Amino acid sequence: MSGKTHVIRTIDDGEGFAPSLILFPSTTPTLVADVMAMATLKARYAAPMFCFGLHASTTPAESMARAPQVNGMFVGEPEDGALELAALADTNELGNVASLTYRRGGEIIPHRAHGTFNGFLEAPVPAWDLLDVSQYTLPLEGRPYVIVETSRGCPYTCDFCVAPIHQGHKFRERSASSIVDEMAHIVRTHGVRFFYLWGDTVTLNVKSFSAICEEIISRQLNVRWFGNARADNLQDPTFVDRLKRSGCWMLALGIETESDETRKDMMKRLESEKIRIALVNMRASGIKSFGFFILGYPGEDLKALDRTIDYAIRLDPDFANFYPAVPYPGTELYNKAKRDGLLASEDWTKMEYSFYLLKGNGLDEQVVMDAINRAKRRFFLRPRYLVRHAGDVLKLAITKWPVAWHIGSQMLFGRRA
Ligand code: B12
Ligand code: SF4
Repeated sequence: MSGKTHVIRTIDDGEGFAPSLILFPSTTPTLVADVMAMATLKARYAAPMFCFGLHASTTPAESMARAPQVNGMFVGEPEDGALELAALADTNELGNVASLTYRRGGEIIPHRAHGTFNGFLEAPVPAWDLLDVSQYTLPLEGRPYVIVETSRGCPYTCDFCVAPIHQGHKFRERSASSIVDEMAHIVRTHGVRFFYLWGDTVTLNVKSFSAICEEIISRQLNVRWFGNARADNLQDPTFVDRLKRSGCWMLALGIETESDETRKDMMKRLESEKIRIALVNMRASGIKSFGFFILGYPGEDLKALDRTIDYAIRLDPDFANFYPAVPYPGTELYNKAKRDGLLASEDWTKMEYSFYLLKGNGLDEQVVMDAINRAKRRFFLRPRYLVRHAGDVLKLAITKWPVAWHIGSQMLFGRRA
């Protein structure tokens, strides 16, 4: 949605709406636009504004410098810091919030601590009744779904990834009973049976996640869910089967590339053999697979891109997406690209998946984006694929025709279509 439209509508509709604080999440490419939209509120209510999220966590001082209207940026999880902020008498006391990088006069004062949401494990159920959940529907199924956050933190250090910079490396998972209570509550109050079980790697702890599945199964909730997983957690067919029995219909896996060497450079700590076994287990138990691939990582050349495309076709997950390597500021990938002179541009507004900002080994934006379109055409337009997924293609066209049109036109005519 357009942030600006939404802000203006809220002001006009909100009777007695007079915020004393403005908190907003942002991403690297949307920072400038987000700040402009929030500044509308700031100007109207003279309320100070604060940014949070993965981008703010990675580059707080640099982002503050680029967004002079922002009073402060939260580093790490924002919940506890937001409560501390709300309790302050005025903005002269911002230094009391340790996880805040803030502005004092013309100076940017760095945060003193990384924010952690200490109450995460006991957090109450989000107020879904404030949202019209029927508006948020799943592609393919066309049914409303709700996010239930199962865990935070990822112990891995993939060098392109911003997630652990934001939520930390310590894996914290809620208890089986609290997660399943939340799902049961949503089924009861909203009649929603589809869930996005959210965690950066939702199945990370096989033992505790098995307990979550058993709880769903024993309560006969009759729900369906999907989530993000690592292939190396899906090596045990009994575990994968348990996921299926608890209602799992799809798992998204970061496969990234064909080459074990490149995956090592990425610090992914994941071998091709584990990916193969995970897909065998998922297929056997009837869980759909969504593979994510990165094209244009430093060191790759055109042949390497084509090897990854061939590999994706050989692996044959049910769905796939191909992304250009994006050097998000604050990541090791960014540091590496900067150090080795591989950054073709540092334009933050282009730090997303329609642009390629690296260079080297004959790769540039044209070459990599062409390879991505080639990958999509070769992967999705295989006759065998189309026959096997005829039902899904039809469902996508019915439930999300603008998405289906966008994907189809990109594949056929390129990204500017
Ligand atoms: C789902 C998703 C989307 C969805 C929904 C986005 C949305 N705004 O909700 C869609 C598909 C629309 C989307 C779009 C985009 N996304 Co996106 N997205 C994600 C993804 C996969 C999950 C985010 C999520 O829902 N997490 C689950 C929720 C529960 O967690 P959360 O968002 O972290 O929120 C927690 C806390 O922040 C806090 N919190 C949230 N709100 C509030 C409010 C208050 C007041 C407080 C105190 C706390 C609080 O509580 C939440 C936990 O309960 C992340 C990957 C990731 N690892 O996070 C990428 C990610 C955030 N997206 C990214 C990008 C780049 C984009 C796009 C720019 C892509 C594009 N080219 O269009 C757009 C920007 C849209 C926008 N303006 O936000 C990047 C950001 C990178 C960066 N450095 O900034 C990420 C990290 C993916 C990646 N690795 O590249 N995205
Ligand atoms: S890509 Fe996945 S496994 Fe790697 S650090 Fe990010 S969340 Fe963790």
